[in-house]
Amino acid sequence: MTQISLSGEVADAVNSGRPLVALESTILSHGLPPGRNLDVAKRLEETVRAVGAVPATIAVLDGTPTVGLSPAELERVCAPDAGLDKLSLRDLGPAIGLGRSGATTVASTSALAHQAGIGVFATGGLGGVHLGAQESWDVSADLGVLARVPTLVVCSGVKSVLDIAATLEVLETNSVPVLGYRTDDFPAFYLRSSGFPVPWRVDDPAQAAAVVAAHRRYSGSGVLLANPIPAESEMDERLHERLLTEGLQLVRGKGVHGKDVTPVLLEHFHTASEGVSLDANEALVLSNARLAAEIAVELA
Ligand code: PSU
Ligand code: MN
Repeated sequence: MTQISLSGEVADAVNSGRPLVALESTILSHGLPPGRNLDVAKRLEETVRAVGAVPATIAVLDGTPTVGLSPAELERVCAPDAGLDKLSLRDLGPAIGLGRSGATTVASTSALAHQAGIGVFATGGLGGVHLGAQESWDVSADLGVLARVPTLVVCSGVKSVLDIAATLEVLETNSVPVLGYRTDDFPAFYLRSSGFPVPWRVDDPAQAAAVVAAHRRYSGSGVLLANPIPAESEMDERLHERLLTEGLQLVRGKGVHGKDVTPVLLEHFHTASEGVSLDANEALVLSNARLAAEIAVELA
């Protein structure tokens, strides 16, 4: 059986109960362009370390789920010719069994982090219920995994390319607590508010840690902590509206389906906004990594 491979530093931290933060690789390989992705990957790890926690970026390399990528492995994942598949949880068995390499999503990163003994995970945006899911049935596996894996996922909400109201309903049905960080509104990735309220709010890392610790005594599900993009990096609402309309047209026109929808939309946002969306993306994911590390320190 293929074992999970933990880096020495990650294994030591897990064994000694030191704080750790898991980081995903799909955001690097499919969410950010080559060049920019490696820089962000390194800064994410530095941010986690600066708070006193150990970062563990996760991917599947040549059939081995790897928790805590080395600098060389991080470069491999971020390379322009990496050609990595996007692996959700359903894809882990096939990729591992067939000896393939791929980047992990929120769903598969959460599951691997939990197996490795890591309870806190920072990312950018969660997958959710797609617009038109009544017809397409396109609901991200991220939601189903949050329902049954006890990882704290720190993100900036979900993109407005998704059906946000339906996403919140599915989380409620699956008994996943959704917490707003210093906000009463569920954030929408590039925007600080989606217009939908969160059921609970926490105002500091200690409160978040207390909620997570209490939740874990009663439930096996995850917790979603929604941290809005820093105000100074929030995208202009009209620019956002334009990019969204264009992006959705592009996806429909090209007949893009399933797991390719998010990468195609992100690519449009990045090129059509001349990098504004990239700066926003970077700012929010760094902010989430910092907050996740602060909570991991509280939990440890
Ligand atoms: N949202 C983003 N950027 C991303 C993703 C989502 O803003 O890179 C990625 C994450 O890895 C997430 C995945 O877990 O897309 C969800 O994809 P799908 O909807 O195919 O499950
Ligand atoms: Mn999907």
